Amino acid sequence: MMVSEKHSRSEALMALEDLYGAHNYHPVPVVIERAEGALMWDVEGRQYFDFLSAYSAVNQGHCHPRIIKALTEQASKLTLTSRAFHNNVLGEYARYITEYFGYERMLPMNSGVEACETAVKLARRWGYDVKGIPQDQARVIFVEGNFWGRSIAAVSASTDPSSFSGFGPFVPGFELIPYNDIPALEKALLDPNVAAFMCEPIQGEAGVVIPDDGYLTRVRELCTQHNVLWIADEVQTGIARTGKLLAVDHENVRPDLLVLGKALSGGVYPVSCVLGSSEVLLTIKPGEHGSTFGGNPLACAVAMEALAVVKDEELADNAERMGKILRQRLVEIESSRINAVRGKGLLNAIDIRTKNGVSAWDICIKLKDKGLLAKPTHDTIIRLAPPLVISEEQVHAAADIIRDVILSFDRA
Ligand code: IF1
Repeated sequence: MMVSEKHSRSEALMALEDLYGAHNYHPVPVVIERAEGALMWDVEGRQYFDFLSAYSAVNQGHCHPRIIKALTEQASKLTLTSRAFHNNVLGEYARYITEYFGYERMLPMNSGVEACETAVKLARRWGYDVKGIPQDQARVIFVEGNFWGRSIAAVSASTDPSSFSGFGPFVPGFELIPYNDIPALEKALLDPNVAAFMCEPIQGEAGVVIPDDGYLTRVRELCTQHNVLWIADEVQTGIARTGKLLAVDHENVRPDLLVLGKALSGGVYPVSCVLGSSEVLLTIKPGEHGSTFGGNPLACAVAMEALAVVKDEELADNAERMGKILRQRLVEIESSRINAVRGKGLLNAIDIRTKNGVSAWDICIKLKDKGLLAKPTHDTIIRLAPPLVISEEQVHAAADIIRDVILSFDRA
């Protein structure tokens, strides 16, 4: 493609997206061409620390050699049969992932929202067939600030107008209660038609909202007490992101349905799934649910290697250690612009006080110019979530950039 001398290749490529693509995103103005580990390079060859990890999909680091090898080897043999026929990888993968997380069965899907929808469908079906809820009366409880994708069902559960406005009418049977509010959950569970309660163990999109210690333990107790399925959406918090294999592991509790996505493939391919008991997962009978690509051999091969890498490279421990160092460096930044620093493992956020017209977006643009890529969630929160392979030296170098950028605005 011809690039005029007055425009860089980045600008020309951004212009193409703008001209021919839908405008459903507002990206940071950078065009990435290559990435490895915690680093990315743009088309002009500039290097960046990746502090978003594709929203926690590349926990294992960009283009991890073992995962790429699994991808290319499988891709050269068999990519897709559909579930009309068996393939030689799904059975191995189903055994591997159920033993890995300690569940009886799994249902493979592709994107996170498909897996979350699958969990809601399973909960409704279990509600009717096992719990005995009258047909079409099942209720599923969600929490304010939830984010589980962009489908009509997902936005039907949303409390964020930028997610649901203009997409009604919405799916019925969904109820919302405040997050981190046990009395509200106790009250909602009094309804005998409640099939499930779904929440993220830490809310990602809401701005890394961490519930009180003991919240998840009480959720587990109350759902058990009221014969309600607890669905944990670990699409973003799972796969070692918060310093444990799963965020629910911080309280040693186990959801009835576990939803995984994103880093389940190391960011190499869309892979998601729901894990649960035979009692729940076998309520859906042959031909009642599925997807063209769900459980395809390429996804299964990639996911097995991506999970093996997490354990072999002890990524949860590294996330725990590097997260502590990063948060310590952030709290040491002496700037009234920083309202709060919070996080668990390498899922962190700084809450920015907009001062003299400088927004979180302005800070992210300057971070980009200094070699670190992050993006605000909502207006004042900058999520800081690098790949879990990041080294201590890289964390300090990145923290230096964050510190220098924030202080530069204070001096301005
Ligand atoms: C976008 C947000 C993050 C998720 C949780 C399910 C899903 C997601 C906890 C659905 C997806 C993505 C979606 C992507 C950006 C990103 C995101 F900013 F949108 F909210 F991470 F926080 N559960 N989150 O975070 O998974 O269908 O996308 O595979 O829509 O812009 P998906």
